[in-house]
Amino acid sequence: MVEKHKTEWRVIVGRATGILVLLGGILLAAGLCDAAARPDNSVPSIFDPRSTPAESIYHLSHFVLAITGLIFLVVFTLLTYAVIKFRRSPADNKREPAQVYGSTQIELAWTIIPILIVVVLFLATARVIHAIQDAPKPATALEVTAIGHQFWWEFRYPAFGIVTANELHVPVSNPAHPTPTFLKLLSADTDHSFWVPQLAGKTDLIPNRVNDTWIDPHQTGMYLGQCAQYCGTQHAKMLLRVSVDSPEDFDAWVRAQSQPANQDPKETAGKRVFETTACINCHAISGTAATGRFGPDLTHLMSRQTIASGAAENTTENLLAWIQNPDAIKPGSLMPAMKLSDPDVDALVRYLETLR
Ligand code: HEC
Ligand SMILES: [Cu+2]
Repeated sequence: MVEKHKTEWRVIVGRATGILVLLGGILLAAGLCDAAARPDNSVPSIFDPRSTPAESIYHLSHFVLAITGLIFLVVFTLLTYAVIKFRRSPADNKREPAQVYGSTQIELAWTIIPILIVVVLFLATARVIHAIQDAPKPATALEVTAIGHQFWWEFRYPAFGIVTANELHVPVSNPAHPTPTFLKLLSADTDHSFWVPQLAGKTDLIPNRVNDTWIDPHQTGMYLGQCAQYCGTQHAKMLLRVSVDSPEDFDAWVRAQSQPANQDPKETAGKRVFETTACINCHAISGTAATGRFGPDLTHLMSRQTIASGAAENTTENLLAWIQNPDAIKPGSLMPAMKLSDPDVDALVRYLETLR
């Protein structure tokens, strides 16, 4: 009988070790992913905040994780203890164990303790929501209107008269002289959600409603995000790029964007194609007949690193491919293939490439 007990113990210890190794592996993998996300920001990590709202959420998540982790440990320990201690043994003689009914003390304990835990979590969360949503707007704040479209982002800077798409430029915010960016979020069609994990939590863009969010990035660089609310076929290719610039770079960017489109007299052929096809119904180029608002403003197309909301790099080949057949890059995008002749497309792309 003693022998049998020993083998049973070995099985239990073996399984417990297996589970621990598995858990350790998962934690290690998560840790490696987190570390790998750090150097270049190419994988936006909620564990690497660079702006006040994202930091508040990050600290709250630590608090919630600590409490839920503790609950997990207590429950798991008690469970393991009960499973091992009260497992079937030959001494049981197939007798039914003692049955216990109703204990006011225990019932009260497991009702009141969870209620207290939930109240603490609720209060901590409410505090963070209030601190983020009701943050006062300093006079130095930059105001930007972000409009969600299927499947791209429009950004307007009312103070500068700038309209651009998909790549938001904001100044870095120094805690001593904060220059946060306050975003007014609108939608042109359906629900979208603005989410740049390192800068702030998600906020939805809802038709006929004005939502707000704000960011105050402490470090220059490119921050990636994503539409976080399913909005149609190309929702997954509705990426966000936020370029956080030094004050000088930001001023230079604003100056360049405030200029009318570059009119290169050498590229009149492409310009004529643009102005005589449906392009102008959907796209605007300042200083030309093109005033469409359905698609991205192309006045300074070449100042952007990507096209089609981050779906492709802004290169000559990709522009050609895009204009010939947008579906090749972004199936289901709301720009039609215009069926233009190859020379016309070539001329168009040469013209678009003058739009700096
Ligand atoms: C029916 C409206 C419509 C017409 C017509 C149209 N486009 Fe577009 N275009 C769009 C939309 C919508 C997008 C954004 C697609 C996306 O990212 O999902 C777009 C995106 C683009 C882009 C990428 C811009 C960026 O910054 O991402 C370029 C370049 C472009 N169009 C050029 C053209 C040219 C050139 C023509 C004419 C041959 C044209 N478009 C005709 C609606 C249109
Ligand atoms: Cu969307």
